[in-house]
Amino acid sequence: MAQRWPWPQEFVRNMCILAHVDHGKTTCADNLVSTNGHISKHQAGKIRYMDSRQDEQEREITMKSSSIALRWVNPKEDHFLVNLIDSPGHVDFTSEVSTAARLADGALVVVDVVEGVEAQTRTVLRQAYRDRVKSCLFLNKVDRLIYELKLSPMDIHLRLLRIVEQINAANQQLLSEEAMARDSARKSSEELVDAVDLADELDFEGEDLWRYSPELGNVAFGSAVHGWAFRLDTFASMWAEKLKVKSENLQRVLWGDWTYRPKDKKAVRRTSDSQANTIFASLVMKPICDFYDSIYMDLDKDRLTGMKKQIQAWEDVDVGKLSAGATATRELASRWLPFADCILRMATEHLPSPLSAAEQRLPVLCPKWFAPKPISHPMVEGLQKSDPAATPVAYLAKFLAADLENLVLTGDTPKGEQDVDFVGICRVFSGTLRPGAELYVEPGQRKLRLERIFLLMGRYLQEVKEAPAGSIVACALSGESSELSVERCLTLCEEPEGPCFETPYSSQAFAIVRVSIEPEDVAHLKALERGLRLLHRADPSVSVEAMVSGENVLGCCGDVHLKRCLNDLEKLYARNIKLCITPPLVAVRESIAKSVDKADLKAASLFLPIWMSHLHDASTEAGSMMSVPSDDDTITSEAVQVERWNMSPGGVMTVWTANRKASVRISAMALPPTVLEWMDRHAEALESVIHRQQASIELMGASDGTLLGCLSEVEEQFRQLQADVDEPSFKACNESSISLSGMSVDRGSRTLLLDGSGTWQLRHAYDSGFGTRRDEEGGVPHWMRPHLLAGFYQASAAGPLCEEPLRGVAFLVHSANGQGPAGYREEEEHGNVANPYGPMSGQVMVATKDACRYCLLRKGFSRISEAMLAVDLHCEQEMLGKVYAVLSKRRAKVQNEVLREGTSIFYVQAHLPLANSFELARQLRQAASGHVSFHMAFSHWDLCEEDPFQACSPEDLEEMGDQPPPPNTARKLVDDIRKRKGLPTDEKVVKDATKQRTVTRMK
Ligand SMILES: Nc1nc2c(ncn2[C@@H]2O[C@H](COP(=O)(O)OP(=O)(O)OP(=O)(O)O)[C@@H](O)[C@H]2O)c(=O)[nH]1
Ligand SMILES: [Mg+2]
Repeated sequence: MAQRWPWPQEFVRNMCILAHVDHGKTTCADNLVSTNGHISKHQAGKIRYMDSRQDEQEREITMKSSSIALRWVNPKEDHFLVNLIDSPGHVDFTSEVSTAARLADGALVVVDVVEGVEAQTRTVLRQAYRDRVKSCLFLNKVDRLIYELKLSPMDIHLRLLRIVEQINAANQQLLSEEAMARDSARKSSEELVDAVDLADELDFEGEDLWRYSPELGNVAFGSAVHGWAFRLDTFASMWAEKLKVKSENLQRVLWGDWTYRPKDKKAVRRTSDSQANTIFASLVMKPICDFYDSIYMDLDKDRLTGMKKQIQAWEDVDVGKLSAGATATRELASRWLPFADCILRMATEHLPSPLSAAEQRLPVLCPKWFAPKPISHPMVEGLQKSDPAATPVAYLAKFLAADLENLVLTGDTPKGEQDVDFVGICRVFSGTLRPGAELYVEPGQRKLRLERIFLLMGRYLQEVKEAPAGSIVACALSGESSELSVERCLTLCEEPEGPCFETPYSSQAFAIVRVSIEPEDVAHLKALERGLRLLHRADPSVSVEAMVSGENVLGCCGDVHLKRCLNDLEKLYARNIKLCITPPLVAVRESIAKSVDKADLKAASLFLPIWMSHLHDASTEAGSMMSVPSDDDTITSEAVQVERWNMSPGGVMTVWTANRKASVRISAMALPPTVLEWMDRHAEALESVIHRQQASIELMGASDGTLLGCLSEVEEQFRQLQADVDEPSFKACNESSISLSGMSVDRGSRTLLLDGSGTWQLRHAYDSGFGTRRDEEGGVPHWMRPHLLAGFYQASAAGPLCEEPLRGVAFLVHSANGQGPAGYREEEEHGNVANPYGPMSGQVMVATKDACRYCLLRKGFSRISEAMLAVDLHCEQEMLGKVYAVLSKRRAKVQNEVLREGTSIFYVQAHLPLANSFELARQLRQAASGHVSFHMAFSHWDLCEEDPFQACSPEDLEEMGDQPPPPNTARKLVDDIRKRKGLPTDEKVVKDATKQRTVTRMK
């Protein structure tokens, strides 16, 4: 390989394999790898070469993306280099799929024809579409339709037709979603066209590009495990010769609803009541079914000998020596319809080369430079042309642990005692990388030195001298910050002012399962922390937090992911350290109820749990109430100056700064579902606009693509939503003039800050004049706004119940005032050290944070949202009862239950709270003696109906007397999290005081 390196770009294909879990990606990859002699043909499909980790092999599931460079020569003698990237299908590893999609230009989407289009198939399609990765389709496991489901050739055709339709519908949905977004953007800019000229060329952008059609040749069928695959042209040319018809014509009617009339060699349209088989069924599936009949279960030598005459590739096969079974099936089928030839031909014909993909993909990868139009910069052209002679720009998508001495990726089994090294998988977008190059980490001034470059060959590394644009390579880097930096993907460029590519991983990925980790021996703490940082670097979807209590908390996307991370930590990154790991802790979100029963609202409006009771001056009695101001709207300053904060019966919280010179008045309400859904849908784009202050294509709308334009678009969309909402509390605020002034979508929070006076707009925070303009009448003073925002962000990140992010809460600022702000500012500027409370900015921030947090403690209104998983479960009919028994014990809500046609398998869809999902796999398998398979993925956050503080007030406790309190799931979750975080709870340590009396023993 090395002698031809570097490869001409038009003959390079960067292709990833995407699919739902277990649909056969790795098996497909095996077949392709075997063409290059890395594994033998007999082993292909069994060895799962790309699953190089031990745990992957043991559990038969791919856990990381891996890449291999393959050579292939097409019939025209063109030499291709295909960089093949296998990706995991399990939801826990979605971020690995993002990496794969980001590195590649094209994708092979694999669908299991027995299971059909599943949840994760849709997710990967969405990912490919979002990254503008063009794809081909492979319908795998056709063999199972033949010998397992025993379908007739006609039924097989119908089933394949339906799957192609389904998957096209899924793609179509993505297209129309985007078209709708574009349309609404046009509407908002009032450029709506009144008429469309039908004679004109209309721009149905991309519709054909994203359609799978066997006639076009971007769909293949086959069985990876038996090593065969075909496209329509394979059979069209085979039959054209025999029937003496034109191959192209035959190809056009081969897939559709046509039958063949041999006497006049015509294709006739099938009528709806026709019993005749389609051409596909009779000319394609029938021979394949016959083949399986004569070799898979029983051997039919005569029939095989007959077939042998027709199939050239079987010339040297001795039918007499064959015995029935999978091995012989594979041997013959892979000669007849060779898998790799079919798939690689499809890939090289239909997937773009790095050259042709660049223009489409750059606006998505680097919107700052390329969306909506490329900026003018000397480096733009080099990137668009993927020019090897331009300034080098590479994108480092992922770090992998490697052993550079032996040139292997370490996987999960380190060799020897040396420490882990990392190589970064890079995609070169322009220029040529050479060892010794000094590369800037964009954006910024930090530099890294490129030490060595490798081609990725599965788990092996092959050193090369250079990497031109369009290639995927592993790079060993050195430099001040190369060890232990926190970044996991970087844009590298030889110039300090280069482009900065967007991170593919959504920072919205949920670290929903968390454990806290500590070393058995405290002396190992440093080593553990280092290990956690290495793990954090190697795996983009891990989160590591240090708690106030000093614990290290590791967050993962699910049960399987957690196990892999712990395994990596013990074997690789924090070796020889004994670890104590707590049972998994789930994440929740804090929220607020829309409304509560009026009867619940007793005299007081604020309920303080016992752990906050220190806030009361003298009284420490659980649940005692704060004083209530006599009037909701007017605050007499003397009264308030005594009490730093209080809540009106209407739920408006007033908080004064510690020096009692400024105050904020804030109330909280639940966000209407439509607004919350809108925030969820655009979470990533909103996060980039609001928190990272980067423009986002999704929210660019009709604007000029600047950050301010995006912010106006956000405001506009919010106004439209606000106008449509018909919930009383939100409506009320919609009638008075209320403006959106802040938003938080960071780390899973979903909150809004609204300004009651309507003068404070979201975009003001990003204006250059923020904080220095003239104050409006009745509005929040400008100097206070940044501090209010900061306080709001802090409160959104950690709520009062258990320091978890808030979700679905809108905070309304009723008023904020400081007496003569100029006075304080002067005081501050002159560095008045006599002020014992610190700068005003900090005080306002704390006051706002407190106000927002206490709002959620309004009596009866506190709520939490639980993470719900969607469970898709398949099981045999007779096991259904047992499966239901397991599910119902775990508070699962069954949504749907259907019998899969043609089988006795039931398909159940349910929602299950994450907290109850641990060890589900084991329990289900035990209950159903293994006859069950299922797939779990995060689905949504569900607002619990229960008030965590119900029946906690002294009166309630009195009423209950001796009885144990009713079970309260919300409360239990809150308490569990508080305990794990080292926060105080109000659980009584002494449960039954009478038992603790010292009893004198009677002798
Ligand atoms: N009958 C049949 N089984 C297949 C075929 N292709 C794959 N399999 C089986 O399906 C199972 C899963 O295959 P893998 O290749 O590991 O699937 P995967 O998509 O890589 O799975 P993940 O990486 O875990 O998402 C294995 O037991 C394969 O033997 C096929 O064409 N026919
Ligand atoms: Mg796999």
